[in-house]
Amino acid sequence: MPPRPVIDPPLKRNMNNRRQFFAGAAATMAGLGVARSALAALPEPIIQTSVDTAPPLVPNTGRPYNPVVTLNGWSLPWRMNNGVKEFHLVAEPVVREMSPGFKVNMWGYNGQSPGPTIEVVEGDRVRIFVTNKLPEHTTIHWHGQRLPNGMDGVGGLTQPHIPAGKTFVYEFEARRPGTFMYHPHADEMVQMAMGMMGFWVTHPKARHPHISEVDRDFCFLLNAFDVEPGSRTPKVNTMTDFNIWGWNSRIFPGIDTLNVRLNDRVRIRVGNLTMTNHPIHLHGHEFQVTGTDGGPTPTATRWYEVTTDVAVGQMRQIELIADEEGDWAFHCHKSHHTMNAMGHAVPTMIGVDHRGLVNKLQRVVPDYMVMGERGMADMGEMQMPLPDNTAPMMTGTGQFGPIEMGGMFSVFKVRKDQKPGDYKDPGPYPFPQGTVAHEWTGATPAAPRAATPPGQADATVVKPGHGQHH
Ligand SMILES: [Cu+2]
Repeated sequence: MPPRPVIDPPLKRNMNNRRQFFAGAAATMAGLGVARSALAALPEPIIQTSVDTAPPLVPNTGRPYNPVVTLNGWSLPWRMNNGVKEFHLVAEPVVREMSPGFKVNMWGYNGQSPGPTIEVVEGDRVRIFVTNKLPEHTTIHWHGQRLPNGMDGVGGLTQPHIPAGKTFVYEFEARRPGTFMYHPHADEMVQMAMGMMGFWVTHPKARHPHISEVDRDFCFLLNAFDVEPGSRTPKVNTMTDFNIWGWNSRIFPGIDTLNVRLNDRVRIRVGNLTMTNHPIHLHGHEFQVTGTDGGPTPTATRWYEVTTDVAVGQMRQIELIADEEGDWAFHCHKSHHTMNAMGHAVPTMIGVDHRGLVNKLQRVVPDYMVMGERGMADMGEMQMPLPDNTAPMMTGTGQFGPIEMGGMFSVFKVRKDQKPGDYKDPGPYPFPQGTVAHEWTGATPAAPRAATPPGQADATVVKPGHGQHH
């Protein structure tokens, strides 16, 4: 058997679990009529249950490439079989810890939602075994790929569904380099609401005029769930009213930071499998969109931005030189997407004076608290009793206090002493003395105001008979 790719220790540990687990599964499948010889031909499935960001999977079989790092995820090892890269995906129920103390029942692949990232090289012949351990049928659609029609994974249209308990095989050549995704094209509403999705990267086989070589290459999927506070299973019928906004099924402060070395060229690939668009915003730097769903963008079409919208079903890859040290916020710019589960029925209480009312209410409802009479910033500090298995609405603490963010938020950490290839969190940024905004304690200069020319009325006052004619 050809040598296996490098696998980090937690993966190895899980592989042993998986070996025992799959011995049981093999027996079950034999019971379902799958020949033992056929099972023996399957590459052993590899499971990963850690929610940590796995180190890049450096290839030691097949053609070389510069691997990606999947945020709070991992890349799936393969085996070479007569020049074909063979992967084994197992669709199955999983439990995903979305943030510390908050676990959700999902469906995913190989122990996780999202599934593992698949990395191949342009021109690779790829064979993917898909074993269905879900309670219902499924398929996998290889979103964005050029492939034979019958490998496109649309249940009913291009293939029969994969029944529960069965294994199907997909095979095609990875024809163009770029950023892709995979997800079921079967009972999609339920299966995607439950977390079934994964990332796919096809690396260029040689130097490509529109693909630069980067020092760090991150990827993650945008996803959304509707989990009733205190429950553990997403509601699958939700169309728009999601309350959990995640990156790779993690929410801030459960999302790992993106740690880079000063002056690194960094690529970040983002795919959107939610029901709405997400304007992804990076602080402190400008970036260019260097790739979309259709592949790398020609250099002449690129311009600088600090926010790029990733629409539903789209992929965007951005690139930048990380030339400003610091802890830079990186988040979706829809403010409700940087919040965790909240009651949408909460009224806006800004400006409402609750004095007196609270005392009266606390006599009958001892835990009653007033929310938001000065805005909602208090929520970041508030220690409210929460139902079990719920993420606080806004959490995460920085070196100066509560960050008042949840959901789709992380930190892009740029450090001059971060070692090449080191993805560890370097800790809070040591701000140089005198470079942090601080309280002003000197005399406050009078605020200059524009002089009002004599005879001209205050512009904010509309006199009767004026300003309504046109
Ligand atoms: Cu968003």
